[in-house]
Amino acid sequence: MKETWRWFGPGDPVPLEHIKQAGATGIVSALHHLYRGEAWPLNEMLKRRDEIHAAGFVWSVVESIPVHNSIKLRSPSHAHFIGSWKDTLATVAKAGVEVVCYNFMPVVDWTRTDLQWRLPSTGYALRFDAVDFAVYDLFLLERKGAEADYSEERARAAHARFHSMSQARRDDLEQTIIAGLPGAEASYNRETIRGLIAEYYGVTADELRSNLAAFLREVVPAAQEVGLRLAIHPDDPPWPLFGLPRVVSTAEDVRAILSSCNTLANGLTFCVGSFGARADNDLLAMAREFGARIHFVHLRQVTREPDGSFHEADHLAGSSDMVGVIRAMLEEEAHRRRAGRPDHEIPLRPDHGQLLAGDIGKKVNPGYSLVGRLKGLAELRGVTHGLKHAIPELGG
Ligand code: DNO
Repeated sequence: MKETWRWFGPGDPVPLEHIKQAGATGIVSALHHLYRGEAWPLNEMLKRRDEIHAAGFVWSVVESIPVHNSIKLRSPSHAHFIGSWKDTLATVAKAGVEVVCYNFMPVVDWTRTDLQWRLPSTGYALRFDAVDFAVYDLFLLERKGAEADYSEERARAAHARFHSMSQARRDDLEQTIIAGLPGAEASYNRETIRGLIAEYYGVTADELRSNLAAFLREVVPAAQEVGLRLAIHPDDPPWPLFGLPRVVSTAEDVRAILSSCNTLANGLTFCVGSFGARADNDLLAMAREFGARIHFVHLRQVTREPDGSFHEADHLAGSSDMVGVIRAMLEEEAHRRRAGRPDHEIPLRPDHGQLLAGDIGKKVNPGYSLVGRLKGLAELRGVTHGLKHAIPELGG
């Protein structure tokens, strides 16, 4: 597998030389300053590529090209924004990148309620607390119709927690949920998020699914034409938030997406942490079933808690069988080598690390600090080496 690392560009507190020290050889990046749905200009793309090359890396994956809301809603300006998306694909291909990761989550991208949850080790993890999320939705955002989305028990628990929360914690919760995590496409305040959620009022999961299929019918052939592979990222967390449908959460969702446009260029980002937040996702079965169409792998782990909360565990701990997933990916690579597929080396990145050691107290992108990911990558590399040593057919 190709070890890659997400780099947010020149402003990232983790410089390229530290990524070198971590041992990654590929970079995952995007033009984050151009995130409003406009086409990316070639000169900016080449400038970023040159920076990456000058430091001795290849640019393996673009993560992400944002999908404008009008595309998700199929509102009148969707044709314009799909046109820009396709123009960006052509630009990405000209810069020599082969894989594009994107997501189709309405309004909010990845979501957490706590960015510094203290672990017994004294490090910190990202966490999603299901009751805190309900507190925000019901009592701070006061979303119209929110009551219908929670059980009585959950609403009661949220009510009690809301009253016990300090104003500072309430403010922090709001910032954490809507101000935008690293790599997210947008940041909101209470008014702007209310407005956007309202635009989705009445949009069902089936409609969102069919808007995604219509989008794919246009962009997959465009990707194919320029030799790119698209890799949709699953919903994080993989269930509806704010009453908004999410349609990339389960094996059934992925099956529908891949078969809606049944060609290699229409592929998947296999994110162990996102899919793994649901106990009913059988990760090993999914890795095998969708293997041939997996173009990018995010390796991180969550520990699921009984009430639907989860926190980000060590890369080899948590609720999913990480070693089993890595083995499935190595088997997929071996299969591709035998079949003569040029894309037999699948890019992986250590996703979200815990906040550890010298990074504590420093300015970091939550989830994207250096030491936690360095530790994660080292552990994952150890697994890969061990598997290849024990099962020589997996070597390459
Ligand atoms: C979180 C990431 C997401 C992801 C996008 C993909 O750390 O996995 O921001 O990049 O959802 O489009």
